[in-house]
Amino acid sequence: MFDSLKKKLQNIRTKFTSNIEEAAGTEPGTPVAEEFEDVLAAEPVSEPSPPVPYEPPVSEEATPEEREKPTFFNRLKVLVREREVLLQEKDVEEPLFELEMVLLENDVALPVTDEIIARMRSDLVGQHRKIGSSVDDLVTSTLRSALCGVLGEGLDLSRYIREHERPVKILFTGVNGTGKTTTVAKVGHYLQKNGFTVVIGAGDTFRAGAIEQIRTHADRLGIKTIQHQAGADPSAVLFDAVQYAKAHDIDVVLADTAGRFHNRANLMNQLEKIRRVMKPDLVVYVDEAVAGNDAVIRADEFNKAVGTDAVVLTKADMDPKGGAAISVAHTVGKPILFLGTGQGYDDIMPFSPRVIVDELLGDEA
Ligand SMILES: Nc1nc2c(ncn2[C@@H]2O[C@H](COP(=O)(O)OP(=O)(O)OP(=O)(O)O)[C@@H](O)[C@H]2O)c(=O)[nH]1
Ligand SMILES: [Mg+2]
Repeated sequence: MFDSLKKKLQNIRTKFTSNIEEAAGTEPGTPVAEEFEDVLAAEPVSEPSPPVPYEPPVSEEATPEEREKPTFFNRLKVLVREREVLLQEKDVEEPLFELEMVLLENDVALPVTDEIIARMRSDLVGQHRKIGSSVDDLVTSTLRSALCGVLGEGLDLSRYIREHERPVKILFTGVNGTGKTTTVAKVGHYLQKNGFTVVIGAGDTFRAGAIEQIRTHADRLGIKTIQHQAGADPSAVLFDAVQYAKAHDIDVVLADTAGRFHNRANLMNQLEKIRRVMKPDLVVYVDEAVAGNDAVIRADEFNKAVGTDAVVLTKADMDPKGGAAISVAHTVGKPILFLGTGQGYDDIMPFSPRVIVDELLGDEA
């Protein structure tokens, strides 16, 4: 998942690190006298000092107080260990430009790329930054907070259900073939594993074979399906699914729908009718991570046309770039709920920005 981006980010981090090391090396050295006292008080340097010409040897008889007294050499070590650097635009200009190119090449949307670069720049430039033993830590934490800043919060579905009146009704929408039906089955399985009861409404009455497809998934998972004949009004099917859930104390209704493009007025009107009749708590837009920027644009269009509360990105397992996963929440202003990571029922991952950033910034295998 996201291997191309991950590898490129690794290279960029190396680039940032060497530029910052260089800047720190050529700095005349910022006075750090006051905090140097703090550091010594908080954390006396206790490692044995390597031999230096002017270092008086610590005698065996030295009192503990004397032994802990900071020697000149230890003071120097603290100064070096606590190097500070004041980074200027020129120090990070080149790696920032490279980062911008990498993000764009990996399908991160332009406004999101701009936001990440702006966050990196303001975190790094013109600030006195302490550099500890590893400059890479500084770069990684800056990049981490820039990425987390655009990824938003995610949405914990189990918590959402626990906090809402049952049945919680979830309507899945999106364009053709992106993985809606598979996602309905996976989410049903996920919810059952988390202790919730589920019913599925076979709301795609349009495409040939669609009712049988969702029914087969549901049967395999032991989930009840509510279905009508092919060609029936999907609003009526989904209304019935909600009634069934109410009558049987079911926690969650998952509504499959036919694939549609936002510019097909009749199909969008049908979706609007479904919304009015079923009154979903969550409208979930499903698209493929592999579609990159197209997925982000479509998600935005769907949101404007019929509203969206959360997004699922499928086929993340086939996406080396990660651009849609990074861009969609920031662009649409709605959280990512799950990533689809394969064709099996367990191949679904609740979206956690922290986990995704760890994945992107993890060391290369
Ligand atoms: N690799 C991979 N394949 C997936 C994933 N999710 C769905 N698929 C595959 O994508 C194909 C289409 O999935 P469907 O669930 O039928 O898509 P849909 O959006 O319901 O399609 P329509 O109903 O025709 O609009 C199937 O072959 C799925 O197995 C995923 O996360 N990873
Ligand atoms: Mg389908």
